[in-house]
Amino acid sequence: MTNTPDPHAAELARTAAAAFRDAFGAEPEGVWAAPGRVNLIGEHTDYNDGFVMPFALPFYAVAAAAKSDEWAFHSTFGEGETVRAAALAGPAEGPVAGWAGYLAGVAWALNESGYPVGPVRIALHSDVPVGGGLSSSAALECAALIALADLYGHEIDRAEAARIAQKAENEYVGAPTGVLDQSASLLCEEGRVMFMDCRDFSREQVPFDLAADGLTMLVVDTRAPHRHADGEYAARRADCEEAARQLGVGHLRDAPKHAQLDDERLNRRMRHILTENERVLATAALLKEGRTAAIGELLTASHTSLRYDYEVSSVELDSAVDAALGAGALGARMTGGGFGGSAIALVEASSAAKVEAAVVDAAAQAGLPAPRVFTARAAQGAHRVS
Ligand code: GAF
Repeated sequence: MTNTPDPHAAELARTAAAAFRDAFGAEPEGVWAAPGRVNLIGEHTDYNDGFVMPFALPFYAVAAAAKSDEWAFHSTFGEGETVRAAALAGPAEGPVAGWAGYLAGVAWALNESGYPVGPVRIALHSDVPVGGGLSSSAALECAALIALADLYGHEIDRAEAARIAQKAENEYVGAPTGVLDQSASLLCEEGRVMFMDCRDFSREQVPFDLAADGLTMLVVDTRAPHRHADGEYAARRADCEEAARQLGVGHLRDAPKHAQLDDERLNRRMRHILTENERVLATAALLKEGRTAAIGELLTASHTSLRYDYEVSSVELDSAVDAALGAGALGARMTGGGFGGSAIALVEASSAAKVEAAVVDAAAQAGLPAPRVFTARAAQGAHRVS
């Protein structure tokens, strides 16, 4: 992993350090940054013990922090408020709510996992778009986690750290997510897309230099509200668990290739997981052969599967994907949990402007919110900035 912090993270860190001084009248002991992510392919596979392929985006949550005799969390977003707690309550005693809950949750999960941490003051700043499906909450958790671990002298393997951040999200915040987002934030490397097996965290950092191949990856933040995201996400997990139970396997990753279930809905959920795992393997193979443009078809097939078999897309995501493909994108798909959030489109660099215009125009024609479109590059994973 590169040791030179991203200059953009360094700039965000200066803002976080200034916020720390304003809020607490003291200097932070350090500043730590953790990025948001795009998942190139491998969606909803993480909690089925399957394969994922994220890369880190150059958007970061940054935590300026110092040990203290009180728990105090300040943020530059929302009302810019400071949340204070004399002691850290566990999930059963009424957890800290809102954005501060991600920080308190990580402290709680570290303590529960055998890495004792004491009170801290943290000032948070972030430019990961909130609600964009780009892992803004995992970025907060991971920035806080590496800050707390450093301040209290714990060297934690990054894969274990991802599990601890996931524990915070699942048991403290109460969102039943897999481990994709925390792994991406903590383990991704600059200029690489990370192939990871969620069963055992085995992984491979695959070179991912789109510009060298004359390609560009557009990210389309649809700015659509996440509708029913929590309830529907939990329902998909429950479907997968039920399908695995009926097949007598621990996870759908192990379902036999031609398995059939009586329930038509469960059958479609299973088909998505099995075909998506195959698409991740095929994508990794093509990238390793240097055939990057050829992954486009796999991205589009992933979207079709998420749209019809897994039913987690939305009008806004479908509009962005269809418009991008109509304007000549090599492939396009929703990324992340779905029900709103962001889509990605792999395009020839020369047609990026045309595809962007088509996506924006399609949203306007359909009366949808104006999407925010930007070009992605594979950035650094979580790191200490100063
Ligand atoms: C969300 C979850 F947080 C991840 O764990 C993953 O399941 C993803 O949706 C879908 O691939 O981002």
